[in-house]
Amino acid sequence: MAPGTMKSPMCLVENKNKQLMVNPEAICILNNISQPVVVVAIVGMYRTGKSYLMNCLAGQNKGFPLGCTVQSETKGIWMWCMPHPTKSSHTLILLDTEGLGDVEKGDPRNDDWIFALAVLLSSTLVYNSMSTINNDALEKLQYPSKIQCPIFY
Ligand SMILES: Nc1nc2c(ncn2[C@@H]2O[C@H](COP(=O)(O)OP(=O)(O)OP(=O)(O)O)[C@@H](O)[C@H]2O)c(=O)[nH]1
Ligand SMILES: [Mg+2]
Repeated sequence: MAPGTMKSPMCLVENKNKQLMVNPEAICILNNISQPVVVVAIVGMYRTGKSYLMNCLAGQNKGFPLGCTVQSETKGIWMWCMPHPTKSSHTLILLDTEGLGDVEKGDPRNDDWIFALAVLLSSTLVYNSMSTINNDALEKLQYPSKIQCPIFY
């Protein structure tokens, strides 16, 4: 198994008590990766199928936990490292993020931090939307669109 290959996802950034904290264990794994990386992060409103889509990208039917209630499931930022399926000698890092707009969270700054980290950490950003792109999404995406090319799903 190539260094950094993970059997299942791990929390990279914890979101506890409205504070973001990096998981040192995850940093250790990242430090061991010596190959070039492709980092795909997904962002979007909560409960819109982000984790499901990331499992599909991983080619697995399980991995990032899926919720089956109306409550937000993913907290913070989770990562999953694996050999890139098409680029040889590259590592694919999938980043699944906490959903935006959770009514129970109520602090938009926390959403902004998660969104900004996803933009900064990724080489490809997927904005997951269940319907048409709304004004809030466009406002958020104007910043990453200046530094990279977003893919709409
Ligand atoms: N019918 C259908 N269900 C889906 C689809 N994508 C996801 N789901 C289901 O919708 C529910 C929520 O999916 P998640 O992937 O957990 O959604 P999420 O955006 O990661 O949610 P948070 O982590 O709370 O932000 C799960 O029960 C999934 O199985 C889809 O394309 N079609
Ligand atoms: Mg999720």
